[in-house]
Amino acid sequence: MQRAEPQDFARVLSSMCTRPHPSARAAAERFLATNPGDPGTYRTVAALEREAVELLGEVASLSDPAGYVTSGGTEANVQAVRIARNRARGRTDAPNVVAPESAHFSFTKAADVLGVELRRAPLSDYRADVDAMAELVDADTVCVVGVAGSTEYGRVDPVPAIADLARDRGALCHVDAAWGGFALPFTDHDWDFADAPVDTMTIDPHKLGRAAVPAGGLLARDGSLLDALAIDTPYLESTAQVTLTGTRSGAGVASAVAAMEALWPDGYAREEARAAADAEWLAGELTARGYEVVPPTLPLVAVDLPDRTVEALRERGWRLSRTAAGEARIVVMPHVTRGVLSAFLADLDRVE
Ligand code: 0PR
Repeated sequence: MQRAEPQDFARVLSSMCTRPHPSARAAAERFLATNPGDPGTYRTVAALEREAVELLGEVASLSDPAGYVTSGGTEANVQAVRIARNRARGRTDAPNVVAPESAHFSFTKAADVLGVELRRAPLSDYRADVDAMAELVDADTVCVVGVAGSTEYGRVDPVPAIADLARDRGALCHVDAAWGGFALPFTDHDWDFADAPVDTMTIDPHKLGRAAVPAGGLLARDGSLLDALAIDTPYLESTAQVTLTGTRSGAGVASAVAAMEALWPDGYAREEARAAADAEWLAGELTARGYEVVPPTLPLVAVDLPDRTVEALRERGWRLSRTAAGEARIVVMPHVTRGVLSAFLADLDRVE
């Protein structure tokens, strides 16, 4: 690879990752060759991981949090389902997980690798419909999932009602705030551990948290939930491991701490306000041009553009993805500034 450079973010509207915060980038470089998977040997990064979990707990309103820095939202979701499945051993031979249709495809992977049935309930106005979910819950349900910031439309499910449903039926409640988790504290949505009896949560520093990839987050209300994941590690100094991967990225852990120290809470609050205003502005501009827009809740705008328009924009270098229903998705990440959006609209006007 003759000095290949990573692609620039200037025209990337489809990504849930962004430029890392400068101190997160520097921390990632410093910790490149460390392995928090072996905390007995790599003690500094192990201590940093405890700090990362403390800080993630603050973001998600959980005092005394348990958890770890995962490789991403996928691993955190897989592990949450694994906790629920393992804790229900002896109670059911045919475990199932009930999730809204909007749940990320990582739950399909979780169901596949864990031998769990995934039941998806239809939505109502792009959010989980708790009555429809309740119909799918039965005695074999081990986990009920809510999404706080859906991948396609940025919607926030009614987490307290979902958590009540889980509790009433003896299942665990998992909230997937992989993307939304760093914006939601500055909104009036009920989504965190203080709002409801949530058991586990996915909240990813490498998305809106502005850490370097890979840095996902799994939080659990208490350490006993993680015990369901522990396996023995006979030849390491530490005697058990709860993570899915073995050797892990110390760069992700260190950069997560650096980003959260730099940005929690004021930096994230400022960015949430900026992104919310710019998403509203973009939605207004698109509506004024006659396009159908799914109004943003979190800073993600879905707009119905003709196929040929999306293709023409892609040819001009814009990286745009589509929802399953076909709308173009514009994720207003920190690199997607008003200037970027203005340039996008100018190109949209040119190609129409
Ligand atoms: N949960 C939610 C709500 C997500 O949106 C995602 C990823 C995950 C879990 C899984 O997280 P990891 O990808 O960290 O394992 N959502 C985006 C998606 O799949 C991820 C993404 C990121 C896509 C950057 C593109 C991209 O450039 O669409």
